[in-house]
Order: sequence, then structure tokens, then C-alpha cells
Amino acid sequence: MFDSLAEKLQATLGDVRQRGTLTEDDVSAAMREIRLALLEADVNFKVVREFTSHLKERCLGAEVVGRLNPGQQVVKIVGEELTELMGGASGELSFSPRPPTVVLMAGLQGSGKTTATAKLARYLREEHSASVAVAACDVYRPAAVEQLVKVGTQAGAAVYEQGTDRDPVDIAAWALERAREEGKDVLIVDTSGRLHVDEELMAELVRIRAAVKPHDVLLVVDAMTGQDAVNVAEHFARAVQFDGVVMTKLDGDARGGAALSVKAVTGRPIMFASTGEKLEQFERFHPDRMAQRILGMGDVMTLIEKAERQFEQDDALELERKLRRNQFGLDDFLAQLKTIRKMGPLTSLLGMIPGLAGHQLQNMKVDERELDRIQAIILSMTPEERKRPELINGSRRLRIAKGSGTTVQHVNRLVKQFGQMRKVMRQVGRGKMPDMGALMREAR
Ligand SMILES: Nc1nc2c(ncn2[C@@H]2O[C@H](COP(=O)(O)OP(=O)(O)OP(=O)(O)O)[C@@H](O)[C@H]2O)c(=O)[nH]1
Ligand SMILES: [Mg+2]
Repeated sequence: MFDSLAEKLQATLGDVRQRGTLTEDDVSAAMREIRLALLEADVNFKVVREFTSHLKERCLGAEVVGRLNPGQQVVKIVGEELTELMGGASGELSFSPRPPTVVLMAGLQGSGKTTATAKLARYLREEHSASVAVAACDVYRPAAVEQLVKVGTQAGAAVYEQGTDRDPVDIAAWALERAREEGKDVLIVDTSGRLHVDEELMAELVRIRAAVKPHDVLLVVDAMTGQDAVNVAEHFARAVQFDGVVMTKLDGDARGGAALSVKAVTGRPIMFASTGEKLEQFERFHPDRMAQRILGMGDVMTLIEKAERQFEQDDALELERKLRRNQFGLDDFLAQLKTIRKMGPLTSLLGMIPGLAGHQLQNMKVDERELDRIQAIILSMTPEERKRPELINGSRRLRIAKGSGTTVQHVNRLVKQFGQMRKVMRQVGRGKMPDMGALMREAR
């Protein structure tokens, strides 16, 4: 997501950064480029106008023109303004002091409500240790109830459903009662989709809201529909009001216009971002981190959080010890690889690494099959070979290639890559930050 915007902004700001001093003309030229980049990213034109005029004002202010290192100041200001554009502070769900907290999901047909309902359930279970129930209030679309039963159960939530014969308002009220009785922390209410912003269904949503008095109403919006998504959100904001947005299908949206416009247009922040069909492809939306990602500064915070969740403290200590003694072997590598793969698809992780975001990334596809191959190769080695890869000579290579169903070239490449990786890890161990970009190119 945001790929081409990121590339253009980074190019413009790269130019700006290289100049010794900045004149007013330099700033104006940069603002023009930024304006174009945002328009090309399908950001609402009114939003673009306001954004750039405000940005220009700040950049022309005393902070920049004629100052030392003015380029860096401009980058900093652009980062701050992008953060502000997306809502400033991260939007929070409001949890009720008296459970269950009720979350009502609304949105157009196919925007991803049911999927987001399950994802949010999983998220709340994992991050807040909450017991979650989901209520099936879409009684119109065939199979909508079955769908929620399936994904809700996968997410570890209790699914409350009464088939498709009852009024959704009654189902919602019944589900709330049941959630209370069963002591659930959170009840998430999935509703039926609207093809357009349709009066009748909108009225139903208002009735469901009156029946369950949600603490949070989340509007689910499909990022791939660009400015349409923003218009829909504007209509919803008038008709039912909502507290935050779940922006879905960001994986299929290279431009990012909806994500960048929706807060400015509706006054409501994006709270969650969905980046794929899998339950775990769902995260809190942090405007500051997103701005940094767009500007190529990488989203180190999210990466660290993801990693922390996966690595147990003890494992980390053990790893550090091995690195220090230079005992890091292919078995450890395999364990690491498995841990990293649990964090999600690698391409999405790479975008969070500073220096890899933006255009470099587009040329680099991580082939998940390659990872399967690496695992197979390591598993075909003897324990001794895994510990000391330098033992792997020609005949061993042939044996390993046969055993793993790969070729000697594959085995060679892995051994070489592993050698390079050990080198890097030793550098990091000594407190030096390696040049990731150069390494990835070298390793290919
Ligand atoms: N690529 C991608 N697909 C998604 C994402 N979120 C949902 N989908 C897919 O979008 C389709 C529609 O999702 P649903 O959750 O059924 O949408 P809905 O809003 O509940 O649809 P209705 O109940 O018909 O109104 C499904 O095929 C989902 O797998 C996402 O973040 N990325
Ligand atoms: Mg649905």
C-alpha cells in the first residue's frame, strides 16, 4: 500500500534534503510535487488543497528557509502533517467499565464487515485477553450466518446466531442479553451489507444501535474503492455516525487515497487496518507509524512489537549467547525462520524496515516457496552439518540436494547466504547496524 506515493514523496524529499539552503522557490517546487503525488494517489482534492497549503505555510515559516539542514526540517514537517492528516493520535476503542463492551460493525456490501468482525474478535482475544462473542445480524444474504459461524469460530469467539428468520434487531438484543449472562467482555455485532447507502437498511442499523447501545460503531470501508469509499463514509457519518473506521483490503490498494482522506472528510480516525484475507492480517492503525512508512523511515515500532510477540525472552537470551560464542547454526536459523514466518507474509514485514520501504521493495518479491525450499534443505542435513555448515563439502551437498528434492545450486546458495547472515549477526551483536538494502541485494 502507498507504494507509488511513497516512492514519489521520497524522491521529492530526497532532492530537498540534498540542498544546502532552501529558497522559497525550492519549497514551492517541492509543494507542487507533493500535491501531484497526493492527487495521483487518489487523495480527495479538497484534502490535498488544504494539506499542501498548510504544509507550505509551515515550511515557509521561520523553521526552514535559510536555515541549516533545512531539508531535514521539511521531511520532519511533512511527516508531522501526514500524521495529522491521518488523525494524529491512534484511535482507541472505548471499553465499557461494565462489560460487555458492544461494538457495532457497519458498511457497504462486500466491504469486509464479516471478515473484520472475526479479525477484531481475534485481535481482542490476543491483545486484550478478552472473551469475545460475535452476533450474526445479517439475515438477508444467503450463507451470511454460516460465514460468520466459520470465521468467528476460527477466531476463537462464541458465535451467537438465530438463523435468518428473526428480525436482526431482535437477534442483536438477544445476543446482548446472552453476552451478559455468559460474562463476555466484548460483543461484536455483524450487520448486513448495503449495496448503496440505502434508506431502509440504514434505518435498520439505527434500530440495532438503539437496541444494543454500542460503545463503538465501526465503519468498514474497502480501500480499493478509493474516493467512493470516502463518499460512502461521508454519507454514513451523516446518517448513523460512527466512531472509527476499519480500512480493509489495503493489500490490494497501491494508492492509499481513501486511507489518507477519510479522517479529514469524516472527522473519524482509522482505527484498524486489514491487509489480507487471513485472520491475523489485521492491525491497529497508527497514523505516525504509517506516515513514517510512507516517508521511507520504516515502521520499526510495529516490527518490534510483532517480533516481541513471537520471541520469548528466554529464546532471545539463548540466541544472544549463541551469537556471542559464534555457535549459531542452521538449526537455530531454521527455528528463527519459523518464528519469522509466524509473523506474517514476508513482503509485508519488509516494508516496515527502514531503507527497504518504497521503490526498492517493489522490485523485490519474497518467494515463500523459496522459504519452503530452505526448510527442506536444512532438514536434510545431519545435526552436525547444521551446527557447522563449513563441513558441507561437495559430496555432502549432493546428498543434501537429493534428500531435499532440490539442486546443488540451491544448497550452495543457502550455505553462502547463511555465511553472510552470520557475518551480519555478528556485526549487529557488536552494535553496528548493517546496510540491509545492500545485504538483500548481495544475497540474491
Ligand atoms: N484481500 C483482502 N480481502 C479481504 C480483506 N477483508 C475482506 N476481504 C475479502 O473480501 C470479501 C468480502 O468480505 P466479507 O467480510 O464477506 O464482507 P462483508 O462486508 O461482510 O460482505 P456482506 O456481508 O455481503 O455485506 C471476502 O472474500 C473477504 O475474504 C482484506 O483486508 N484484504
Ligand atoms: Mg458480511
